[in-house]
Amino acid sequence: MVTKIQHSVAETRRAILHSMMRIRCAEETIAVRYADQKMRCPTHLCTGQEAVSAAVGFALRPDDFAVSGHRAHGHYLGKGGDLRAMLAEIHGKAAGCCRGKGGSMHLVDRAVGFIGSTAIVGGTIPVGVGLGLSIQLRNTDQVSCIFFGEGATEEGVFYESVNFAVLRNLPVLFVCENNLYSVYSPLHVRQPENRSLCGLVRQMGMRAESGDGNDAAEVYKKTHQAVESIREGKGPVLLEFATYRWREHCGPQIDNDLGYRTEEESQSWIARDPVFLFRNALLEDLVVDEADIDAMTAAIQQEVNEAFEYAEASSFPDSSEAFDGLFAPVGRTQ
Ligand SMILES: Cc1ncc(C[n+]2csc(CCOP(=O)(O)OP(=O)(O)O)c2C)c(N)n1
Ligand SMILES: [Mg+2]
Repeated sequence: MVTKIQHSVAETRRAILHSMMRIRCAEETIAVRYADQKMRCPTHLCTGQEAVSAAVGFALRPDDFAVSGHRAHGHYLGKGGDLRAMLAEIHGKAAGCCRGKGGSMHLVDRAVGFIGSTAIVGGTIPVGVGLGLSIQLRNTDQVSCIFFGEGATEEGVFYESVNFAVLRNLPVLFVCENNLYSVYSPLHVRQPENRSLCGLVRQMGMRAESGDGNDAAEVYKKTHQAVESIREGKGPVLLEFATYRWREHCGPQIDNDLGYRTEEESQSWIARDPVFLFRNALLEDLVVDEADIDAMTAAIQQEVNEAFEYAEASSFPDSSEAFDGLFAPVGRTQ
């Protein structure tokens, strides 16, 4: 007999798989269509890293906040973001979540608590901490989640932000996706050997844990526990998840031929495809069957194709809007 609790666990797992498959399909369809030259902004795809986006996104509530960086598509979609608004944004269209002015790296959508992503590495970390302070001042039980890559931990602002979050016991979840590279630079040219990020922030007074970022069940479990404890007022947590981007740093290609990482290393991560692993786990546990997977795959591809059609058919913003929404007035030519 399936109990209510078992049913809800199964539904959660199914929803996380659906979210991962949707992110994968969106990213891979962007990769295929990028050469059409209709998407003209730099685009950092997260193929291979979907487990973190989907499972963390699912562990958060719609009214929680999230911020991200340049590789933000998965974080936005996982948080409940609007696929059509994201694709319209990447196409520079007025129907985009930033009215076509932001592009791939600047996704903001207050309707789903996605308060922003920026191209400045580490730039949204203090913003996420500030959101945590706003939650504390308003005395709600929301959580502010900050997504960043391991490269951002090499920025001074990361340590200032960790310090302030600890000092003020803020409701902030730091989620580091350690994919081993910052553009073409591997970890060993950037950080001393055997540095432990969790060890560093623990020394600063923050609770921290690392995990397998290609295992959606583990990501969900660790994130869910962390989020619950943050809601109880126990203060900030850092989670570091090991994962790997399959495609080039920026753009749709595979660039292992450049020599900054080996084909062997890449293949070893692809063999641990997070979507495939989670799908197999759900098949094994009879949460889904092959027919469900086929139906989900077809429905998601159709949704993505329709979102592309919507984005392509939408209008560019009118030039009269060029200076709307700016923080500072810009000198206009008469
Ligand atoms: C302050 C700043 N320094 C450098 C860059 C150039 N840059 C863009 S993305 C990136 C890599 C960041 O690596 P990581 O944080 O690990 O994220 P990943 O690309 O691996 O997801 C760098 C160095 C930048 N955008 N901003
Ligand atoms: Mg990285």
